[in-house]
Amino acid sequence: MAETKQKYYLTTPIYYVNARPHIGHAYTTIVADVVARRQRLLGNDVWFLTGTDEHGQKIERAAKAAGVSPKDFADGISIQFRNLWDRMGLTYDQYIRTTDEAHKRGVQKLFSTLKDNGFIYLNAYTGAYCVSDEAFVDAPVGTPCPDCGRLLEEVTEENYFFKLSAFQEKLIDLIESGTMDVQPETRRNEVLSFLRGGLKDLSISRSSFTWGVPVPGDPKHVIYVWLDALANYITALGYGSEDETNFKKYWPADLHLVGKEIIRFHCVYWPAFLMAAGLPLPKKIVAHGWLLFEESKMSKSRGNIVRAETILEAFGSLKPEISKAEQDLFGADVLRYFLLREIPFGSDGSFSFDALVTRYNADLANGYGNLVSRVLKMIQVEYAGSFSKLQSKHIVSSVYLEGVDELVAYGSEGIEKLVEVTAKLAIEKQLLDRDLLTQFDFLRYSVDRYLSANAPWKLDGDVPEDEARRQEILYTAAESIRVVTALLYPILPYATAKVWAQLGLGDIETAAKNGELKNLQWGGLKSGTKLGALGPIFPRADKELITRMNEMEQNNAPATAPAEAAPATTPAVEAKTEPVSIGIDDFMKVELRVAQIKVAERIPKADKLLRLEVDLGNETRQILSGIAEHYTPEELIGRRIVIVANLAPRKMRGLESHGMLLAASVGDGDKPVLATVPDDAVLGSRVR
Ligand code: ME8
Ligand code: MG
Repeated sequence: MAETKQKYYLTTPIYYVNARPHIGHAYTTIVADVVARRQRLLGNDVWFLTGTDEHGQKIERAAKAAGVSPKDFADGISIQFRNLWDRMGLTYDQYIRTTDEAHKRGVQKLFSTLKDNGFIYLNAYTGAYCVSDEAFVDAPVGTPCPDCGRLLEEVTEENYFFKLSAFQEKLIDLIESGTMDVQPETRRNEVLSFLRGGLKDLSISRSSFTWGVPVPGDPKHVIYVWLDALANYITALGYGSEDETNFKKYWPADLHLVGKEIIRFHCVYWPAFLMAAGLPLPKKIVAHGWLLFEESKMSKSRGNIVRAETILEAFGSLKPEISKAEQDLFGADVLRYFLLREIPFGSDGSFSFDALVTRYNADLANGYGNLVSRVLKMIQVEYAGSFSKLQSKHIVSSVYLEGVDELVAYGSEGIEKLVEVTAKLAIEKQLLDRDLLTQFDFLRYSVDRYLSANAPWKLDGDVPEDEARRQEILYTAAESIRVVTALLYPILPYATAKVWAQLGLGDIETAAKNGELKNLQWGGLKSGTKLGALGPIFPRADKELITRMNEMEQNNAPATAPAEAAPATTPAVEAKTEPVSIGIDDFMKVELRVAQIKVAERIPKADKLLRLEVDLGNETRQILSGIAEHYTPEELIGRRIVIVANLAPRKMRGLESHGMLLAASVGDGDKPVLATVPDDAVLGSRVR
């Protein structure tokens, strides 16, 4: 009788194509990949979906700014995401794009079903809309969006509405009862309190722009981009097409993995749409926290991003002997390990190149890598790499373990027990828990201590008693390495494959498929095993790599976000560059002009930035300036200042900044002091 495998369907958000990927997107996709690999190890039939979200006003505008059609723009960015996932060896089973024809048909089918079932009606609506979040917001037009701080725009349209209000009680029940499991707890409570606050019907069409899926039968409307996007989770499986085999097989999703800022869309709107269509609900929605960089959320619009490519290239360069493709996979392992080990899953975590290199050296180069190379080298030298004499001589007894010293005192048995405990934990915790990687590290450290306490290199192979001990010690260490390697495989798929081969166990992917990496039992290194070719796995990284990665990011800065890249502060205040001489011609290219500050106000959630409107005589400009910690808006209004007038416009916090204020940096804190001009200086006149 054929064994029926359990299906496991997991998804990442589909990423907007308004700008290229950064390690925030990589984080979610990596976590999904770890879960997918783990599920495959368990023998389950996994379907892992990722892709890109390509419709909506935000994309339409980004394309316009770049001077290309929305489709061309989307094509260019979507492929960048996909290529990056491929370079990193991420094992998605399907890559969906919302511009795929099959997806569009599926979205229309969902819309029609919602309408047929009586959950959609037409109504006129005027409201404040946040283009960046693609959502109507309950706040006055012209004020900053409470979620992201960008200015709200007024939208008056005849729109189709979805009867979201009908689902409030049902959703509360589903989430409270755990029928639809929302994790972690903090996010679950957040969703519940949002639901208890009451639900308004939701506008689900737009008619002021065209870049989207047309409403069936009323093509002057396009379907709301979030309905379009969320539907990807079912259209990818063939919902609404002739072939619904995958839909029948894999839906409902076992896991939607998302970042915490889109939990409402996934835990409120999405299940409501599904219920209205009479479809089953996802079993579990898990939200992780944000990667922070320089203290704020890494995001395309802030421009404070780190690209995964930089990490792949920098760490790949530590291994010049392998191919470019393998270097990428190695770099991807380093990033995977760092993100899972450093950030407590569910919380926000800061990223820095310094922390990345430190963690790599401590845990991988000096830790795991060094242990592997020391132990295998001894086996190579003393036993010609053969395990024929090295065999497990005992069975685990239930020793009580506490600290490393006790473990070491128990010798082989202690280590063996620890291996068993770790293996159990790995299965329970699904490898997403930082504590688990701490546990691996503890195990690795314990084996190190065990080795130094027992010093097998001091034992004399000619003395039978010493020889017996040495065999046991080396076997215990090697077998611990085997188990740790099997457990780490979903996190470090490239590096563990190398260790596996060095242990003489062959291809780790084959072992994974054969179920050899699941119920790990002590004694897997059999007497016929012979070590493979040895070689370094994790070369040490020196501090210079940090500088290199910083430089690589700086050199790449302009390309990060074609539509809205911008540093968060005014360069005059923060830049410290080497002096360079320029000619008068170069200087004259910089257009310095007298301007008067007419409007000055704070920007919510941006502690450093002020929004200014300045008068240049024949023109008024908006300039954002990072001086909010040093000037109050009141003391600025009316001042005559000098601005760089011909600086290209750029966006900060979604607002355009056109020009820059001149300021001197004073004192240790580099306090900016504005360059001012007398009150009779003519507005707009040039300063040279
Ligand atoms: O929201 N830290 O797309 P998006 C951690 N298209 N994760 C981050 C991150 C950060 N700093 N930045 C991004 C959208 N992410 C919609 C989704 S789904 C039907 C539609 C990850 O391009 C995280 O998973 O803004 C977050 O939820 C997602 O990228 C948002 O990507
Ligand atoms: Mg976003």
